[in-house]
Amino acid sequence: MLKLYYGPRTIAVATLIALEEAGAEYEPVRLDMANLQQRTPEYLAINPKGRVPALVTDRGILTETPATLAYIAQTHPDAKLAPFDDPFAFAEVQSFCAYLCSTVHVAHAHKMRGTRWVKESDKAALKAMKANVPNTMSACFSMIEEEMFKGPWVMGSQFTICDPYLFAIASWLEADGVDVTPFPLVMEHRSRMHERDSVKRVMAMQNA
Ligand SMILES: N[C@@H](CCC(=O)N[C@@H](CS)C(=O)NCC(=O)O)C(=O)O
Repeated sequence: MLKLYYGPRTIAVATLIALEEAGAEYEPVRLDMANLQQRTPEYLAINPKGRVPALVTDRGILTETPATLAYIAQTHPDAKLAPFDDPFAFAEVQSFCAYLCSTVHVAHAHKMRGTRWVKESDKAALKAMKANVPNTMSACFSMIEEEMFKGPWVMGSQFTICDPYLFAIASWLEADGVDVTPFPLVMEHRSRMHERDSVKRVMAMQNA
């Protein structure tokens, strides 16, 4: 059976929702990230990156959200979470997920995880990076709202793995200091995601 290591309100929410959408049999394992359980030797033995998600499969452990999402979609074809029969459409899915992973999530990480890029002692650089997060996240979401989002779901009429991924990151916007009023499509998408049973189950899991 699959096992997913996650932290509440982290990017692992995207993988949790995908597992629920797929109807997968899995065991969720919640980390106490407030107390840095992700940096303990026990967890580093599971994911040496010290991050979530980590998806334990019968063939090994997968990390990186685009990979966990594509794996879930491919191993649960009946859920139709990605267009594997259409190379161009699947490349578009990968393109969207890659943008979230390499650009949008990284922009967000400048708020709390600045020491990935500058020394802990460089308080001015850390402060400047944090202060710019509302601007960089707004720029990313302008790109999504105006150029990438097709509607009603990210890729158009078909719900795909892009939807939980966008939902997870869009849930951080207000706390990142972003004015969400210029993003009505993304906000409406976020509201519709909340109505799905998969999302309700994952939200209940996080608030437990
Ligand atoms: N590129 C990774 C990023 C994973 C990541 O940074 N997760 C954050 C939570 S949103 C984390 O585990 N941070 C813990 C830490 O930095 O100590 C992915 O897409 O899965």
